[in-house]
Amino acid sequence: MGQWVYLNGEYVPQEAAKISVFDHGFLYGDGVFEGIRAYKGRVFKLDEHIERFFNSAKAISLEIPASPEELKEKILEVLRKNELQDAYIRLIASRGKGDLGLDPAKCPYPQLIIITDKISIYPEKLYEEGLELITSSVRRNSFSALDPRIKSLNYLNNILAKLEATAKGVPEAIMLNEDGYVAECTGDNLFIVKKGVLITPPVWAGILKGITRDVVIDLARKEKISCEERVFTLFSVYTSDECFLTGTAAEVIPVTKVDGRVIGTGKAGSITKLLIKKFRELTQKEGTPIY
Ligand code: PXG
Repeated sequence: MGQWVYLNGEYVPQEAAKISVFDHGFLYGDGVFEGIRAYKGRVFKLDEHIERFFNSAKAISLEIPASPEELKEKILEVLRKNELQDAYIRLIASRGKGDLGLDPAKCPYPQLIIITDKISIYPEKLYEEGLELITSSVRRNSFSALDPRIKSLNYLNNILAKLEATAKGVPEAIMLNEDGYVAECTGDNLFIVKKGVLITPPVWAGILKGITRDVVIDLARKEKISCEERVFTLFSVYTSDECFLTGTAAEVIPVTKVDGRVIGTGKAGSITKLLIKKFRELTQKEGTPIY
């Protein structure tokens, strides 16, 4: 049998977990989500993900039909029902069923869904050799259109950038903001290292405030690596000594080629390797116990 899914107060088998075609999450991308991970029976940074989920919902005036504490308990319950230790958790809140018009006021029942699954991990050799990236012609959403801090069900611009990357035979793409500064990748934040200093775009450059990003900034400071949040252009990426991405799925993963330019030595750099090691150590020992 497949996994149990939490759907509006009930635990249903995954084949029976269905949403109406009139749900505005489906019709208009009107909703929010989170991607969370569990390692060895503990959920990593659960409070931070729940806080971001509630903030995303607040920003689109969507009421989550549970308190943060209740939601936390429900997530742990789904993991227990599915007997998972290492897992990927997808949390979704959609506006719910309405009519074919845009008006959210016609959707009285927001939908709350928790899906858990086994985690698929990138091949270990990529953590040594690194990824190749291209820069997408698709810009990251501007604040004036849709604030990138909202983790909404509207990922079409990121998907367009991802399509561009895969069409060029690489797994990820750098997205610039409207002013042409580096923002982030389609589902990961980006860091560079220059002369021993770690640099990443600030939140106001138009990025998702990644939870892995925050963890990596903390880890770097603990290791006495100075870290700056400031804007930069592709020039800084091409001429960096090291480059890596951070995200719940990818964790910390090196980048060794961007738009055909080899980054640093063409292999994962020493600061990147140290942060990968420290990040892995942390995920193995910290987190909210499931059992
Ligand atoms: N930027 C964007 C645009 C994201 O969607 C991140 C950065 C990294 O944030 P966290 O908090 O995870 O460190 C994300 C999150 C996937 C997948 O399957 C990844 C995300 C969202 C949905 C799916 O790789 N990334």
